[in-house]
Amino acid sequence: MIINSKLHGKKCLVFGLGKSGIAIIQSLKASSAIVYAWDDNVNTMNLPLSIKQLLKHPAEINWDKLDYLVLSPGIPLYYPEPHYTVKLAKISNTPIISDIEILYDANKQSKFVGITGTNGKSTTTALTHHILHTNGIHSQVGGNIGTPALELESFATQGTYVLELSSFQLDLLRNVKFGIGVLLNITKDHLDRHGNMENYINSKCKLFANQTPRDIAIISVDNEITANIFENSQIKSRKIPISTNKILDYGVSCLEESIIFNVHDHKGVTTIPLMAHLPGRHNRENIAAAFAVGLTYNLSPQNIIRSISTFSPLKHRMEYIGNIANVHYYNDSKATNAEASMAALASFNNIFWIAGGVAKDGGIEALKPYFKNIKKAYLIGEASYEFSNTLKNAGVEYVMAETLDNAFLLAKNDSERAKGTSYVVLSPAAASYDQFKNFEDRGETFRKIFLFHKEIISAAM
Ligand code: UMA
Ligand code: ADP
Repeated sequence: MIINSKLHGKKCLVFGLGKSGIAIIQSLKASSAIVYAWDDNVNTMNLPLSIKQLLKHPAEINWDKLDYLVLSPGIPLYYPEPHYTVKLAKISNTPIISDIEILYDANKQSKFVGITGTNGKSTTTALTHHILHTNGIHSQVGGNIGTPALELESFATQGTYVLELSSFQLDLLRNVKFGIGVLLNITKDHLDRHGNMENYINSKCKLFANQTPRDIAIISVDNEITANIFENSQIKSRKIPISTNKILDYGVSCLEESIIFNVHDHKGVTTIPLMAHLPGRHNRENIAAAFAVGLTYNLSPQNIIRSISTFSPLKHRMEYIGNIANVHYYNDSKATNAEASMAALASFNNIFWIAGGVAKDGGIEALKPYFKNIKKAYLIGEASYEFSNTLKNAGVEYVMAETLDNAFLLAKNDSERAKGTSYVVLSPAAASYDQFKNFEDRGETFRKIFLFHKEIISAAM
């Protein structure tokens, strides 16, 4: 529980009662703030009495007497249009803050490592925390990865908060200073919430906004947009470039078999053991970033590598779930945009690809260079028609499967008849909310269907 004594007696409206909002309320109450709460869906929510007692419609609040509007990341700040509470806050000059701001303000003696990018944030965040933790550094992990900032604890003396940050969370920040900021990559995403690409890039750059020359910015130079940020931006901190395809004079290069590094006083080459649990170029980007953070903590390269090799990969990210009749099944449900699915489609040939859901801007056009690895595609959800057009034009065989159940069965039958090693990969390149609660629900459904078929086969043997 985080207690921020500066909020004692302050009147706060907490808007949004999802994960973040509930943790914000607990923390504000523990800090003796005066708390009001509301959510646009309050009438359909099953809230505990302790939260119900705090409900007050924003229209009934005297905004001139309100000290803070505390927003959850899902509440639109700018696009498609500012939420009505954001407009009320502007009119009354009420500061808008968030959970991460409250955590920071209460724990300035600790170090904050902020990790962002369009893809790879969760993996890099979890890996960085694992490296620090297994090397005896007090660290906690949270943010967009799933544990709200205010569910974390204060350190007895000092420690490190490793936070995954979405562009929505970055937009809400005011004074937070990251001792280390990591920017992995930027490709088109979330434009509904940012209006255009320039705004999205600017949101990501807020990670570095309050940094000073004593702080560190770790930035991938493989991606055109982040390479430009590295070269041109107004970042005041010490910049460390990372790459997966070139040997950098200064920075960290994570190549196929070795990491070449030159950061501050650390210079050398270290071979990397086979990282079957973190396959692909994209994971080398995540490894390079986490490795660079480890070096800034003066950890030895050998100890960092040892920690990376004991890391348990996160679920739903190219997660190997097993094989049936010599066909390998991968769950990459977290791939909610085309760039994330590139990682999956680049990993194998002979792919029986299950894709679809709610398409992002640009659909699967960006995946064309990887279509050669697809034997057949099985399309589900709203995006099916749009995706089928792209596949048809590129001469890729596909079927409109509608549901994940159907897609699985069709892919299973086809892949078992195919020659060579085959892979059934759920990597949707689309959001999940037309047919599922979220990407976890979609991935778990895939796993259940897999286990059901696996059991049928085992029972028959
Ligand atoms: N709400 C309104 N009005 C609105 C929009 C939402 O009242 O206009 C209410 C909803 O009714 C709901 C609540 O707000 O009750 C949900 O708040 P939220 O969307 O901020 O969700 P939380 O449950 O607080 O989860 C958030 C992050 N969600 C989003 O940014 C959308 C979680 O990231 C994060 O793990 C969690 O805080 C803890 O930090 C999820 C996510 O999808 C995984 N993130 C996006 C992504 O990764 O692409 C950015
Ligand atoms: P995020 O938290 O940014 O969504 P994850 O680590 O959860 O990132 O991975 C999400 C998806 O992106 C997975 O499908 C994974 O295979 C892919 N991915 C992971 N790291 C990268 C990267 N550095 N570049 C591109 N894609 C990646």
